[in-house]
Amino acid sequence: MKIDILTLFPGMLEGFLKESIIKRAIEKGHVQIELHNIRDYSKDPHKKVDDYGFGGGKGMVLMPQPIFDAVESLRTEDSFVILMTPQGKTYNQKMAYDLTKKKHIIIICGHYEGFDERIRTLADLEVSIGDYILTGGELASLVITDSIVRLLDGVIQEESHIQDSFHDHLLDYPVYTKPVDFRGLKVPDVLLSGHHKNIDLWRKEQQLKRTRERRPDLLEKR
Ligand code: 6GU
Repeated sequence: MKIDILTLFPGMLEGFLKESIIKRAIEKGHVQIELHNIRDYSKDPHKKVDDYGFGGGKGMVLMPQPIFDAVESLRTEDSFVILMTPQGKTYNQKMAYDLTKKKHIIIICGHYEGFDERIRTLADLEVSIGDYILTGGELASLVITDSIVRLLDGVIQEESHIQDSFHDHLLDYPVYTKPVDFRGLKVPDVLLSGHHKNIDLWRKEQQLKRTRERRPDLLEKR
């Protein structure tokens, strides 16, 4: 898979690609991720990318030209273009799974007060990561990139995402490591029993209990 991210602030995203699981996924060739500065595509002599909105109102609006040129230079028949905006479809694990099927994803990060409405015509999908406002789409683009890359074949052990929270509309069961007794807080006996059938049963019960207590809305979806 290839992911191209268009942003005015590539520096905000660089560190993310250089650490941990995403770094390893890139090194192993499971994904190729490129950052593109929208300003580099500006045809303005001063590399302007935004201007005042027609009709007045607050703030600057991203102009269509640099973003159209960037998308058109990167796009192929296999490309799927995502626009990050708080007005988009609220992201979830199902959307992450669906996006793992794409060969090439282009992500456009909005910034400032807004972007010219005509930019929307480039997008196959508009995505929001939740009901709150960020200063720009950069963090949101990393959220979706991270959630997609970790699902790609070979990136993490298969078993760990079969058991993911939300895979089955259930939250994960609790896990423990050493020591068995930490300041009087003990590891449940069943986990020390070596009885795998009982352990599986306990874990499933815990998943249901946790989900009922914390996210009853997920149980309704099951
Ligand atoms: Cl995609 N962008 C911005 N600016 N704010 C958001 C968002 C995106 N998703 C949630 N809040």
